[in-house]
Amino acid sequence: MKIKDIRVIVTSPGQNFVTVKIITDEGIYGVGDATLNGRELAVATYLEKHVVPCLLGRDASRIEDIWQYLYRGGYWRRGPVTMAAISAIDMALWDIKAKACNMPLYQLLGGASREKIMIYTHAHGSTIEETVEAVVQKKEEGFQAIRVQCGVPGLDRIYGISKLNSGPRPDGGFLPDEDIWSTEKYLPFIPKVFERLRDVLGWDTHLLHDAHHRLSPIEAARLGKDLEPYRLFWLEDAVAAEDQENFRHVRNHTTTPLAVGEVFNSIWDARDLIREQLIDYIRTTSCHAGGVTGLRRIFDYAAMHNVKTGCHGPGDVSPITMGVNTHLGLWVPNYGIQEFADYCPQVMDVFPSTWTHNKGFMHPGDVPGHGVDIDEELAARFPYERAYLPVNRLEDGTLWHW
Ligand code: CS2
Ligand code: MG
Repeated sequence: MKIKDIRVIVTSPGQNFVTVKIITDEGIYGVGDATLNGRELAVATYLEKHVVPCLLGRDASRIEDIWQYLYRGGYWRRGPVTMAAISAIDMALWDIKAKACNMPLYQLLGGASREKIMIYTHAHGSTIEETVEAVVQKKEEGFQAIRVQCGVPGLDRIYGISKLNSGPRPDGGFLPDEDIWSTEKYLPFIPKVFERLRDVLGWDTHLLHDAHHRLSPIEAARLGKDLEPYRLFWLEDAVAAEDQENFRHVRNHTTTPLAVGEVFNSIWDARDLIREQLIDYIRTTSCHAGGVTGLRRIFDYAAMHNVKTGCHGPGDVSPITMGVNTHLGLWVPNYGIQEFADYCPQVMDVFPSTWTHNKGFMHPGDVPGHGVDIDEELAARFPYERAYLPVNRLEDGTLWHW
């Protein structure tokens, strides 16, 4: 089965998504997600100009060889743009192989290890009481795991909350918004949020929190310690993730479970963290860390070191990623949890999907392939809209991690 054509489709049904569609000479096609929030066109161009011409005519069944060809063969390895491109090609090729075998992807991976996968949703508010209300509502909807962010008194915005699925930005989307951050205001406040939540909810709900890479190692260690009484499921992105050593400090000081990985692109970004058991959950996701091939490798390595999975699943990766992650989650022995931010109906119309969610759990569905498609005609009605993630500054103007 030869690769006959590859289309790179950019669409913005409320959020920009980059999709790869690989068509074979036997008529079977597969789709993959190459979305890199705020840098979408860099990946689309990389695919169109550098990847697609090298793949036309190749045997679509040689997934591993094509992965290595694009990774090792590119010489300039890794990085978010390259890896998003490789990820999308890989997902589309697995989709094709699973369709050709007439199996859902999870069967090709080795079959289901569980009946359904636990997901976590988001809840936030500008005050503690508003946050409690939002969390209680999610609990009533049936979610067993909830990521909680809360507005910090003295800071304008609830930090780290993306404004996704809200349609085009009112300012035309040309310059990144700028947020203001103060660790001094945040650090003593956040434990109060979780104290109140445990009073209201008791202990049968998994609570998660995302520090969005903003703390220094010793500040993160302090936060981890202060949160211990409230038994979080995890503290996410406690420190900047470039330096894996950072996590050793945090780890040495706290028993709060640690999660990281949404900005990682390969096993190399996470190798020391996993091997030395400095984290509890690895959050790499299929569209940024090498597709099915990349994640399978990271997850197997993590399993050897008692690290569980916790794939990134915000609204700014496409439903294709959500589908692929759900297949991986159903199979992987060391499953932890999957983030699920959900999509607006318009996004789901563009990406018809077989995955379903119900009362805090997901299932990928049982059709051959990964179960997510793209409606190209509909996608064409939503052209790319330039948009960025916000940037962040300290109160004195210093540029900070967003
Ligand atoms: C967040 C994301 O989902 C998460 O955990 O950290 O919303 C992240 O900010 C975005 O995906 C960035 O594009
Ligand atoms: Mg996060």
